[in-house]
Amino acid sequence: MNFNTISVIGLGYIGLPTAAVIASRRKQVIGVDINQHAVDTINRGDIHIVEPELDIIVHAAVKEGYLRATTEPEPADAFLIAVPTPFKAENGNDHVPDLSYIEAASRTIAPVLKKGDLVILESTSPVGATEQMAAWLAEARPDLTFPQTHGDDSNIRVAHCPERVLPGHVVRELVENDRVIGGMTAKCSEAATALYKIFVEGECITTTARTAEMAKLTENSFRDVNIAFANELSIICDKIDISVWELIRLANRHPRVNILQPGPGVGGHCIAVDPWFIVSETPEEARLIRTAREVNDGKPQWVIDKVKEVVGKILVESPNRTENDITVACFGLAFKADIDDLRESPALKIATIIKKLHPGKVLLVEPNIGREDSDYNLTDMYEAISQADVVIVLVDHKQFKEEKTRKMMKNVSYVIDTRGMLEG
Ligand code: SAJ
Repeated sequence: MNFNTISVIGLGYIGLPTAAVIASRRKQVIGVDINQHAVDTINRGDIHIVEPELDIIVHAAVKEGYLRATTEPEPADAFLIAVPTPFKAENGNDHVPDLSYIEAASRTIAPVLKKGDLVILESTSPVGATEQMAAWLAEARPDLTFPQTHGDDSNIRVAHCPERVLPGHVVRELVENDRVIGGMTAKCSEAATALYKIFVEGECITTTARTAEMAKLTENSFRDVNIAFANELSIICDKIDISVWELIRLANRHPRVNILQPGPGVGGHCIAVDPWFIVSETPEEARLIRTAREVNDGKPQWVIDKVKEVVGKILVESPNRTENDITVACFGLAFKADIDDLRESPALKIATIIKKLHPGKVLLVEPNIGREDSDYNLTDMYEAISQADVVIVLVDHKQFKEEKTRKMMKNVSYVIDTRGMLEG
């Protein structure tokens, strides 16, 4: 199959790197996003998100004329949809997936579809979302045929190929990772494989759209369950006065044990979200997956309780001080190290609650977000350390791991190290 022009819908953490990597293979790529600021930034050759190496490839792709961004969809030979799949707001704690972004993206590209086009859903989705997307496309374009009614003879090919790249390593993983290709029919898988072969060096493995959807949810649930195990261990160890970091290091010496790292909770819009897509579909059966979510979601409150405990201790030690005199510094707001992404961030949640609860000074440090363009009134990290009575390490950013910072932190009276960063 020939893909001369490829359109990527949604230029966020997945869509933009994907568009840029395809463009780096000298294919014409049209990026579409509703965010005018993102579109303008990309067309200048700049990026609006933090991801290592991305700036260089976007800059090159735009300057060489292979990548262009727009707010209006244009005809192309293949469309990759990489838009968010959050929860429905009105369902509160039911965690029901909200497919409205996928629906909006489908309806926007429908008018420009032509015979022979390929539509790929990359967004992490509940099982059945790809079939639903194909139904929306068919409804909008009754003049074209789709795989759900015409099988391998359809005019339009549809597949689900979930993105599986790790934020912070996206550019490398996009190329190196194996790719699960879930076509609605065998021909759909074939077309999608041909597209990914343009830039994927890993293996492209074909399956059905539903299995591909479930595979993605399974991968993230697997990680969530394993992190929940580590988080539960950290709470147990704290209670019985054992270093969880040493414990895990020792247990991991066993050839078949590989425990992940505890932290302040699980964030990001993938691992903290995707397992719920399984739970919401099969609530009776997904008991372990639900419990893991609850353990991880409960960890921020545990950290907040630790902070209260430490503040209480300081007041006992220094009876002439009040809570107002105690300065707490929160190190890191992003959901994990070396990125600027605040989505579902447990660090941000903890920092926000502490800011509300603690009557004294609360300093927020996030080196990956510009102090001038942030709503969070950020403080320089050295300044925060020198003022703080209590430092809470919420994210193990590389800046915090530098020798100078670690040394300074070790001189602070109380450090709550949720990442084990100062261990050893
Ligand atoms: N975390 C821990 N302990 C660990 C590992 C992670 O507390 O040992 C926390 C992180 O701090 C973070 C959260 O878990 O808050 C998630 O981070 P992550 O690095 O595990 O994963 P994500 O969300 O950045 O990316 C995941 C990846 N999935 C898997 O590794 C199975 C990635 O490959 C997916 O493409 C991505 O989700 C996605 O988009 O779904």
